[in-house]
Amino acid sequence: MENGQDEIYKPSAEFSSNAHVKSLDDYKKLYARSIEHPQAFWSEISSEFHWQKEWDTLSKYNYDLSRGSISIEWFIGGETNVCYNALDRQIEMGHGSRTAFHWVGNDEGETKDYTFSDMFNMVCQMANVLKDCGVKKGDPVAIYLPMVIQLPVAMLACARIGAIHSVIFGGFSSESLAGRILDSKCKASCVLGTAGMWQPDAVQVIVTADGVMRGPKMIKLIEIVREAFDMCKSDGHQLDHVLISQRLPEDQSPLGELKNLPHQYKLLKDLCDKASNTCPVEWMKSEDPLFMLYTSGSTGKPKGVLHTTAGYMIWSYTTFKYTFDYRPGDIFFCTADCGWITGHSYITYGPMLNGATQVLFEGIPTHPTNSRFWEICEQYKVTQFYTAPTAIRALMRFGDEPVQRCNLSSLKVLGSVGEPINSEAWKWYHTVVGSSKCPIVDTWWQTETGGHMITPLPGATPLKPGSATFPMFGVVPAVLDAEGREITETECEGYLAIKQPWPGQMRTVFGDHERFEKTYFELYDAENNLICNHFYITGDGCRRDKDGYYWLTGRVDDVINVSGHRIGTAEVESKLDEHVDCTEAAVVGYPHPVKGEGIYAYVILKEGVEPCDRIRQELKNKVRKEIGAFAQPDIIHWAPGLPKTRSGKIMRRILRKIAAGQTMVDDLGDVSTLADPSVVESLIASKADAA
Ligand code: 6R9
Repeated sequence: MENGQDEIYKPSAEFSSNAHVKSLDDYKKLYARSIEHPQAFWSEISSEFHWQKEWDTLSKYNYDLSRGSISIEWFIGGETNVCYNALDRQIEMGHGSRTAFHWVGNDEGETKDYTFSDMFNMVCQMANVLKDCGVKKGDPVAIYLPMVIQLPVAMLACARIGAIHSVIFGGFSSESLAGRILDSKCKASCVLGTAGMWQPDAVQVIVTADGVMRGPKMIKLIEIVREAFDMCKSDGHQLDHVLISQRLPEDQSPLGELKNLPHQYKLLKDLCDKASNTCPVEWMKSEDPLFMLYTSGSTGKPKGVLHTTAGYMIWSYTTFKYTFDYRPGDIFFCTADCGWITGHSYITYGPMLNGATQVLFEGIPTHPTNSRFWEICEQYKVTQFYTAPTAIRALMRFGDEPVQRCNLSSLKVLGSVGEPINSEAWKWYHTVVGSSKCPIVDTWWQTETGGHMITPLPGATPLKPGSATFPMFGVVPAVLDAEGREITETECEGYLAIKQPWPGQMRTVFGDHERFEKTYFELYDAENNLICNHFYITGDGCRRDKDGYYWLTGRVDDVINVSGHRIGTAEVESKLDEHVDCTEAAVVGYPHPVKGEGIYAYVILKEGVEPCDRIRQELKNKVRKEIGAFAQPDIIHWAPGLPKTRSGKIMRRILRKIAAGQTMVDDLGDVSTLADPSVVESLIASKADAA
């Protein structure tokens, strides 16, 4: 990463002296305690929660596939409820009148504040509506909403009654939505059957909205839901209730146009208004499921990452508190959407469990002006701001003025998440946004990890731009070499793995435990030999420098990280393959100045089909429509052939290099195993027409 390695940025003495963790030594001591005395470490933290029944055993696990199935349990024997801890307990502690959310709409001036008591009332009402629909403990509930207050409310309502929420990002297509609904419905019996909770006749509910404005564009979500509804139906699955939150103004709402909606469609407000604003909580065992969240993998369909109750609660709470050095009175602003894990852990759960006041922003950073984020920071005196490198790079292009126009003196900590942050973006964020006084916490983690795994602590960690620095409490990383052996030297590079479970770790892939074990506990070499099966394999590569700092270098599997969103190449390829004119497609990532990685698709057309802009546009639109806008290929390259090994495997390494602009065959590495080496030259020659 551009010469960031050697520069060190220390937190100011003033910041450190007020921080939870005040020095690197303090961090090291706490970290050592978390590893050597986990019982004492986690007991202390867990005593800050309400337990209906205290846990008796901290954790039990099998992390070694050769000894049998992988299993991970934490806080065994305990019973609690996440919603209770996020709301009832906050109110008991006297925080009822504290603002939980400053909601800021897409258009300027559209704002509304909600206290913890307001949230409690709304959550109870929604929980009662869900119960009236027939939702019971253990039933999956789909949530497909924009960033309106009903989104965290619906999540917490599910948590309150023990329903498992599955939030589907509002940018996903009807097909992706239907696929996720169907997957959770058909697999529920496998996961929960043994727990005796899920019934085959469980109702299927989706909470959604009529639409939303994203910048100047109107997105009619309900039309997408309707398509998904029909897809599910033709697959033999009936959605029982579609609960619609009305977000668009009456005269623009598509609800009017959609005359004769089936009886399953109901306005959420009508139901909530009639519902009681108290609702008893369902006490959950520590390992009862809390939610699932679908994420792309290197092969096939997205998988439902399953998180459970107590471990996730304690992990999101602890990481939020320490990584952002949260103090009562702080105003936290995370720009992520609740449709992704960042919004789960650092909007709905971690901050609320800490009783924090937050900004919930519906819009985009460039509407109505490029100062929008900064205006919000100024208006609400935001103290911690958390965003993605792609947003920083996009905003950086407009220069310093849109930032400097605003008073950002309230900011204390800046956060980054989703992809590696290049040192140029890091420095701009640090100097221009943070006036060189705010530590930057570059947080490395994943949907699967539930919360931060490798991250600085702002008062303690000397920063190196581009490095996520050191492990969070309880996290034991290992760097593995090409043979799957742990590298013991400090300075090294390889696969990043984690050696033992931590509370917030995913427990299974919903309905497919074998896939969980194969994806996360098996590492193979280039010849397909199993080289490691007793660590959690992250799928990321990393470097550890001489000072022990971790530098994440990106995915080592076939997953592309576009603007911080994970997309499996196989998913995009399968959509392109379906096009009538396409014989075969191969998709790779390439360096993109704003998105981090862009999507580059090599497409072989059928015999006799001439490449043309119409087909190019059709291919791009197909992916956009069938997966979502963020998965649309940036570049389509009409390929005369694909570089394959004699056994027929596509050599993506070569495709990645050509996509990145390599034009010399000699620079492509070893091509001797190719079935037809001439294909490489013709690919390079045909690159000129890629667009
Ligand atoms: C939280 C989130 C996870 C993947 C992960 C890695 C990349 C996330 C990063 C980072 C470098 C960071 N990633 N944070 N890479 N530095 N600070 O993004 O979850 O959507 O599941 O993506 O994102 O490649 O494996 P998720």
